[in-house]
Amino acid sequence: MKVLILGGDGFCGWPTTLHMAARGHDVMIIDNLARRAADRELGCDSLTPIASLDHRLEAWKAEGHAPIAFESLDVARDYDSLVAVLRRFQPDAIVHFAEQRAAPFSMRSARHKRYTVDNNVNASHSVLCAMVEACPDAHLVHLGTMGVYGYGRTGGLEIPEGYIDATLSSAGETAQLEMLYPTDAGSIYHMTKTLDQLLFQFYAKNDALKITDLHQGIVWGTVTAETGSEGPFVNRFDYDGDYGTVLNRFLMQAAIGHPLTVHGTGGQTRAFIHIRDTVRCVELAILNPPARGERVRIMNQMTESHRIRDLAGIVSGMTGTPIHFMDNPRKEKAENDLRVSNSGLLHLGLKPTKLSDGLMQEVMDIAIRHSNRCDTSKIVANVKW
Ligand code: NAD
Ligand code: USQ
Repeated sequence: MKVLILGGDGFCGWPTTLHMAARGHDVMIIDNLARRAADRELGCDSLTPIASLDHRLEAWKAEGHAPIAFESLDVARDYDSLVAVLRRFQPDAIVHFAEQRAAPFSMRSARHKRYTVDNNVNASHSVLCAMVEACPDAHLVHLGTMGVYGYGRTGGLEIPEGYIDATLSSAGETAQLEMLYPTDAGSIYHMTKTLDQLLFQFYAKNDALKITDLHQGIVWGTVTAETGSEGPFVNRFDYDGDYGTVLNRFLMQAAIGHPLTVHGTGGQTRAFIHIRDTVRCVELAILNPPARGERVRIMNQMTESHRIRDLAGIVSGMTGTPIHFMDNPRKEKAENDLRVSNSGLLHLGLKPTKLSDGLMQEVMDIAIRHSNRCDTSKIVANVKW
């Protein structure tokens, strides 16, 4: 298949690119390297030394693989170039990772809020619009987030995969309706994913585009079969207060002996998935497109739920690192339960990679190897909302 990866230089996009290329697909990347620019703005860097995208792609070709093409363009702004690439490449599938994905970064200032909305919503809308013009039979696979649902605000009710049966009542009359699960975003970043959902719903209905939206939990780990843990294909490892995600942060903090930074009581429960399962889930979604005219296919891309203080307890138990309960910089529920359906991807064949000492050790080993690259002043989250 011809697979176009938007955001193919990023944390999820790069391993997905290699995963699909290694399986014989004809893969092209579009990226504007905005993520690397955000690192420069924040004065931090991936803990792992990641090669430039050009170097990554040269090294891939040098190993005897079919070349992976790269177009440098801004999906949110360079509309005509995007249409031209789609017309030329004629992808079977477009995987859309190309959004600003850090909640704290999105809440830094008015500028960051506006950038995140402009970038994410325009990127998604431009792709949809360009598909109608250039490749209406292609399948769009978008990475959404579990954060569109909020995290378990309906008591013990399991969060379904996108849609919910609702009973509406008005003036004493009732009606049944299947609708998108009501959204409850906790940051401007998460908000953009709820707006994406509405765009997808419209374009599936109006233009019969084939769209899959994968509501992904927090990704942990950094290594897949293709990236390895060092060398030119090594994946990025974010540890800073904006882009670092919680479990990788705890493992990296333990590796350098920094107290584990639990926000508030740590009673927040979140969904998780290992990066090895991310790439597999995206492949499964690509291989199983909905038909034209079908509603947007929504699947929850997660394999397990954990309470943050329990994760800190596991990492502390493994390493003896103390836990620091700090004032929560975020506006979020102090405690929540979370039950999530993930039957869609399990049904397609996903074999979940669960939290294990071995996989956590793998992350810590990488962090230890590159601990000299860590700027400890960037660890504690400093964006408050
Ligand atoms: P990332 O920031 O590492 O990668 C995103 C990539 O998209 C970067 O390479 C960036 O340069 C590129 N990009 C951003 N805006 C662009 C634009 N306008 N034009 C072209 N390229 C652009 O993020 P990630 O962790 O790989 O996440 C990928 C997607 O998965 C995001 O949409 C994110 O919301 C979603 N997701 C990530 C996680 C996670 O834990 N990392 C969890 C759930 C969902
Ligand atoms: N947290 C801590 N200590 C830390 C970092 C985070 O206690 O050092 C807490 C946060 O307060 C929050 C939870 O851990 O309650 C998760 O935070 P996070 O930064 O790991 O994840 P989040 O901001 O939700 O965002 C990440 C990705 C985002 C993706 C989302 C999936 O950056 O792209 O959409 O996970 S989900 O959380 O399921 O919505």
